Amino acid sequence: MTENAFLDEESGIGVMIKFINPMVYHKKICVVGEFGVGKTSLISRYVYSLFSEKYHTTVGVKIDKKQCLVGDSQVNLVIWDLAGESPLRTLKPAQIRGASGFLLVADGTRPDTLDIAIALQRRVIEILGPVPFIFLLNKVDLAAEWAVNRDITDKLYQKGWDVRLSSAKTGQGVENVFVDLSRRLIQMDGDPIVDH
Ligand SMILES: Nc1nc2c(ncn2[C@@H]2O[C@H](COP(=O)(O)OP(=O)(O)OP(=O)(O)O)[C@@H](O)[C@H]2O)c(=O)[nH]1
Ligand SMILES: [Mg+2]
Repeated sequence: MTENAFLDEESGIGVMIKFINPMVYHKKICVVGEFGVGKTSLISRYVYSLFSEKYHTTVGVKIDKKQCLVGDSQVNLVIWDLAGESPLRTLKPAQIRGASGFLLVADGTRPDTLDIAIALQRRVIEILGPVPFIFLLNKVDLAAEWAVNRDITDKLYQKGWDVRLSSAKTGQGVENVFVDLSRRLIQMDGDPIVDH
């Protein structure tokens, strides 16, 4: 916090103004999940407020940046969108390392993508240690076509997983998940990098 004093020349009254400088944090997060679950679409919705029905699979990795406000703090997110095809086989530890947390995504219309997400969570935690993550069941706008087994999601809740429903198409749940993950990342952080 900095303080500045001003003198109002007409009234002769001095005014003390306190400026609250936001804390600025820099965080890498990864978005992982089976191909086609909507990882790129969730990021496009959050970063650019855009959605497309067209499917262009991500090759390699795509990196986006976004400033996320959490209360008085600013979190400069660097978001790594990882290629989804056979992620259990192709996941590259070098791409995951350095991440402070991650989003794990499954597609409610494809129950097999939940099993893959559960296995992926273990792999990512092996690489990063017990960092915060949020599990997204995406495409909730198609909930009428969902075939998700409630037993699986109930077990995940019981294990303490933060499970959310989202839609990159309508935007439901998208902003919140990035803000909530960012909040958890900075809560874990003792000493922020402060840029003034
Ligand atoms: N209805 C609906 N379609 C979605 C949603 N999210 C993504 N899609 C569609 O699902 C398809 C795949 O989306 P992507 O975002 O490319 O999926 P991805 O996980 O990045 O796929 P890979 O890069 O191949 O791993 C596209 O046709 C999107 O339009 C959603 O929430 N609702
Ligand atoms: Mg993609």
